[in-house]
Amino acid sequence: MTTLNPKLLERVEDVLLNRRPDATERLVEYARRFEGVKSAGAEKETKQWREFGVEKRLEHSLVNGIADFIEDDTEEARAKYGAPLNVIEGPLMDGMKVVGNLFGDGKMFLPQVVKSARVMKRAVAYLQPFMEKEKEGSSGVKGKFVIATVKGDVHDIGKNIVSVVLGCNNYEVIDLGVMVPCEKILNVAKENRADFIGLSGLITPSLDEMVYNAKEMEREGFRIPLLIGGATTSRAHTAIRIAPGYSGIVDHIVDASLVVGACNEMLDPEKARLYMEKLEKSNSEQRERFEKARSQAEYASIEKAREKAFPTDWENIEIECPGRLGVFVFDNISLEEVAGYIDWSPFFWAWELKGVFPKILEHPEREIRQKNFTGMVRHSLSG
Ligand code: B12
Repeated sequence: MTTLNPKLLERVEDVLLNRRPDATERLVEYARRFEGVKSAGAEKETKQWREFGVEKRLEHSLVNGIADFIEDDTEEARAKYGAPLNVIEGPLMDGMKVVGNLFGDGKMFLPQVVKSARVMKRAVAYLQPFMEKEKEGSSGVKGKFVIATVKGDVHDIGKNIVSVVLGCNNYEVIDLGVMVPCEKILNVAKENRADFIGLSGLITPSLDEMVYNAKEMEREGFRIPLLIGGATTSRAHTAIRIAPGYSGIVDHIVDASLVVGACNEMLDPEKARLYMEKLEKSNSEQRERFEKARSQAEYASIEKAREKAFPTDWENIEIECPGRLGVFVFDNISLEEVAGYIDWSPFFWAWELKGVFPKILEHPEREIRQKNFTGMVRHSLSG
């Protein structure tokens, strides 16, 4: 410990022992001093990533929390993608998905994700005036939209984008920020006679908080549409868990580009009826599918399950000791042979293809065939 630079030690301890609220900021700030101390190899690598295509450069900046080129690259993407929102929904969101996956896999840590979030916010801030410009020429407030990230959740990048997009399309947005308790959202919506309430949430507990918000809206006699969004939310959860609690419209909006279209339709009395019918049909289909899957599942009683408990008799059981202890490499077994023993199901789930291996290969609606799959596995093993 004594060999550590005392300033660095203090900052690391501040983080580990949670000694001050700005501990992370100070450590990240301090770490920046070492950014200039690069080897020749690192310098070369810096140059190399600047030669990638604009999408890869944006991803690199987001993943590594590099803000130096973010405006230039965002501008280049804006020229390429046309509308500023396409840059957000396209390469920027893709980059944040990579960040999320690395974080989920434990390959990135929270202070790094904070830096990524800052870079993302800078990119969105750069694009904001261009989105506002698209508004010029049109006038009149179409409707009032109260938006918030629900109680317990701090994620606000997506919510802010939705607010900007709505604002640029003549909606008056009342943005209540993050970690907002239900009571506050409903009070503000009432006081301002809002036309919509929008809830954002990105962590699993937010889903329950949204269910609670919907039930409270019902209890308080609301009738305005409730829109649900954020990476952890889904059409299925909204239909199965949130919508049944509230008799008004409850819709899941998958990204910011769809919010204005949805709101416009809901405000138009003729279109609203059709919208509601379509939504109700899709929601009830989701519920039926869920109920069907649930009713087909066979559940055993707790007594039956206990009867099937694994019988052990530690007193008398003889446990064989391995012949040799340690780690051994078996290099005389081919990877192709090993591949035959792998359960590939999670591989398909990662691609959001539901089913179990090997049955999934014969699924009539999925264009995966045994031959293609084996070829693919062989190819990846040889690579
Ligand atoms: C950036 C980020 C952070 C930043 C947030 C900074 C900020 N100011 O927002 C920081 C570092 C603070 C953070 C903290 C945490 N995070 Co985080 N975070 C992320 C990350 C990488 C990106 C989120 C993001 O901004 N995406 C980009 C935006 C634009 O997308 P979006 O929010 O989905 O929004 C779009 C749509 O969904 C929609 N939309 C969004 N909201 C709304 C609302 C309405 C009304 C409508 C209509 C539409 C709509 O429009 C947007 C634009 O199209 C995600 C991974 C991911 N793939 O999402 C993890 C992720 C959400 N975080 C996660 C976790 C676990 C956490 C922490 C708990 C970590 C921890 N151990 O402390 C904390 C949460 C603390 C808390 N109480 O909330 C998990 C959640 C897992 C889960 N299911 O619960 C994720 C999925 C990462 C992972 N793979 O594990 N995080």
